[in-house]
Amino acid sequence: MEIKSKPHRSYPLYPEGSVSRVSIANLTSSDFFERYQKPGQPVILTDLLEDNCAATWNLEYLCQHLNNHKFLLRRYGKDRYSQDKREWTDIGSGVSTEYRTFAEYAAMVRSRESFEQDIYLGKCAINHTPLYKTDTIGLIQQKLQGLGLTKPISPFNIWVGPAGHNECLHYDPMDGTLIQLYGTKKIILFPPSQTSNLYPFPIYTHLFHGMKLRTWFSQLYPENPDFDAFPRFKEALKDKKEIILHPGEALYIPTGWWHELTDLGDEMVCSINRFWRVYPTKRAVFTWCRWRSHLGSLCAVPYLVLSFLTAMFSKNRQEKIQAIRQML
Ligand SMILES: O=C(O)CCC(=O)C(=O)O
Repeated sequence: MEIKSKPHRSYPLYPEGSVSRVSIANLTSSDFFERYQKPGQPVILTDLLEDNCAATWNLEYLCQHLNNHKFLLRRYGKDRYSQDKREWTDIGSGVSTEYRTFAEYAAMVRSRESFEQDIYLGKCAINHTPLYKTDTIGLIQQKLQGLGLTKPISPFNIWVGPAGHNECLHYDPMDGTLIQLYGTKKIILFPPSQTSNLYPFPIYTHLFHGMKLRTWFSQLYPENPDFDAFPRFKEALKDKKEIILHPGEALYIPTGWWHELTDLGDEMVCSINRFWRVYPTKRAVFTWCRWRSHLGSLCAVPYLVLSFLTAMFSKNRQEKIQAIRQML
């Protein structure tokens, strides 16, 4: 199936809640710091890229720049979202992973296998690929630097998925910028103050599952909540924000802000993101969610050491060690 190069434009700009939309052209680094970074408030940055620049990031363009590079695919399967997350034993329960070249993934998109099986190419570093050297990435780097975002703690990651794909409700222990390049994403947000009303997996979960199941994921589905099991979620709903992110726009997601993302339309959807050191340090120290995730990671250490030792003495040592590293 041919993928059209036109991005979706039929979704409203302000569906619900209030995340400001601000043109990056009118935002100085001190404005960004005072209004968003210091208080830890999300913002949608518009005019990051020319309209046609974002429209070029279609499947053919990605193939040209990523063709033989191998990425880890996650095969979620369609019934994932009907599962009770409390029965999960990893972040996708039943998710299988496989290494494939981008060309192989593109074939799955064209044949629509990726739509039927919900196959996601998520959080894959692109710094070692030709895509990293494109003008678009150069421009994005330059604009984010202009806002004072100068201390990345991750490479640029690419996220390519089929329409309908959903990344479950979670927060990150660092600040993030998610840049929309092709297609449109719906994003639901809740502030860090709602953490207990969103029923995150308990910290001790890491003792039994290492990093396979994470304390920074919620046990509920915000768009299909079980109020009997999660009654406090009604309280969180008062603070819910919902946005639609369009090509050429970026969402600044401060640490601790819960987010759930859904790929809209009927084509593939592509974004890139990057994580940043939390600044100012005061916000890093006083965001309790960050400490929860650090404590969780600490609890995972015995499980990880045991898994590592087991892998060392197994027949397919290399593969097993690789699988553990991917979980980190
Ligand atoms: O785009 C996605 O599917 C997930 C992105 C995300 O979770 C993030 O940028 O923090």
